Amino acid sequence: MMTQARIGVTGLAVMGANLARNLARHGHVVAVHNRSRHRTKTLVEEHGHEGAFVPCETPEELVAALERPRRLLVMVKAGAPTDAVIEEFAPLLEPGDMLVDGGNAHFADTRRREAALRERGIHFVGAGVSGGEEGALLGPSIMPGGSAEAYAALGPLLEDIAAKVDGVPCCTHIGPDGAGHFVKMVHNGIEYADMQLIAEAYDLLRQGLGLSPAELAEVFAEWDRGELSSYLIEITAEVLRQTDAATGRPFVDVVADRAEQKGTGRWTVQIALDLGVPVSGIAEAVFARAVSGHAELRSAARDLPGPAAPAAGAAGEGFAEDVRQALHASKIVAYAQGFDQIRAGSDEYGWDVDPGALAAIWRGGCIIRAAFLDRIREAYAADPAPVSLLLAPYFTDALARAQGPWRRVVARAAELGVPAPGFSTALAYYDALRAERLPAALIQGQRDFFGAHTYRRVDREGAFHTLWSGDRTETEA
Ligand code: NBP
Repeated sequence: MMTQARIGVTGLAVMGANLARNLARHGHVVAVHNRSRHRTKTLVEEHGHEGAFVPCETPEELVAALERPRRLLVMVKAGAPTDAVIEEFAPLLEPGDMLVDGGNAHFADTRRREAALRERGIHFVGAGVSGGEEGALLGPSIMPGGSAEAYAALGPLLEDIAAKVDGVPCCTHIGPDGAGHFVKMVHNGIEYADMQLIAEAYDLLRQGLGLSPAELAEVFAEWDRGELSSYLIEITAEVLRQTDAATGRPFVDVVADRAEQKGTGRWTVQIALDLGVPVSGIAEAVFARAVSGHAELRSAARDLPGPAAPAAGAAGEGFAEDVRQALHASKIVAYAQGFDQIRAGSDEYGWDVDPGALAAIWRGGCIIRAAFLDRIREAYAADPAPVSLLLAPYFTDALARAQGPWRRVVARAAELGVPAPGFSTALAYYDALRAERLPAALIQGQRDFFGAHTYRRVDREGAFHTLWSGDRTETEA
């Protein structure tokens, strides 16, 4: 009689193999399967001693190896391969079984798949997994969606293998159907914004102060000991410290300056546009990667006029501290916008996502893990929760302290001719929210002029139209 495994994993590339090892290392019997058999064989040969694996050659064998109700984790390439695997396994499963997609699926696909499998009585759980390959092995941050019933059966296993912060697992039930993949998508969007802001800080310090990458590594390492303490700041110092073995030059100077992307940042912005949520920090980060990739355009535009290259140290004393504060303030804006998008998605789809619980599970395991997330968790614990994170006392205070530095850095970047779209858009968003009057009134006038789109007045209810091509009197629409 074959051992009954607590969970099965199909798809044993880097993520699936490491999650399977993580489960086995936590004492769970794991049935493992991959389309190409060599991956299953390699996993068991190289890591079989780490725990109890049940290698399976076929989907039928895998399904037969699982205790009931079955828990099956799918870790294959997102998109068509995920649908192919679901089609392969669903007919072999029974009502009450759980199919978990831990890949980077688009949440709309997850909603479609969940609805289709629900018809067949199968629980489909779209689970966001963050932390890359190391996280998968040592403790990722896990964001499972799907039914509460499925979470009751799966949660303890997932919480077991998730990262822990202060003893709290970085895994919680996010909400029904596509909620898990939605928040994972926004997590990645925030990650794009955070990385862009850090890159701008580096660029400003390098060009404005003439510091070398090795010197900048020390600056970031120092920042990592304060309020900016985070995984991304920590690895920034590591990357800047790295020297290229072949040339002896700083690593960052031998890497082509074209940032690539797999698409979750772009999805975040596309969905934000649909929901009407201004995530300008994430959008600028996605566009900045796009600009970096336009080699032909950049090469043709190289001689466009601009300020002379700054002399070393031109930005003056105190600039590094200004940049640190501007980075902190801009980061607060980017995260506030991301959390706004999560609330909008939750409202749109009826998910009831708890933003404080989400901030708590992002404190460990994932790429955006940071001391900062504890402050976000605390902010959302307030009753009532703040309308925007910018209005939570801790963040309002930080933004108040950063006013001078933030504005000086954005102005200095413009003077030096150093692109800082992330810093600039964050400040513009902040000022737009503060403004007593926005120029949107003029835009309404223009719209009414050319398209009779009507406008509202500040002093009376109703919609109005001015007869622009007539006698310019106002009519009530
Ligand atoms: P990949 O995204 O590179 O996918 C490779 C796996 O998909 C292999 O096991 C492959 O089987 C399987 N596969 C494909 Br491709 N088409 C298939 C099909 N039609 N039927 C069955 N299996 C098929 O692997 P990964 O980098 O480990 O990522 C897995 C998932 O986790 C992805 O959705 C990814 O977006 C997500 N994710 C990745 C990271 C990361 O840091 N890499 C982080 C978080 C989430 P084969 O061996 O037979 O070709």
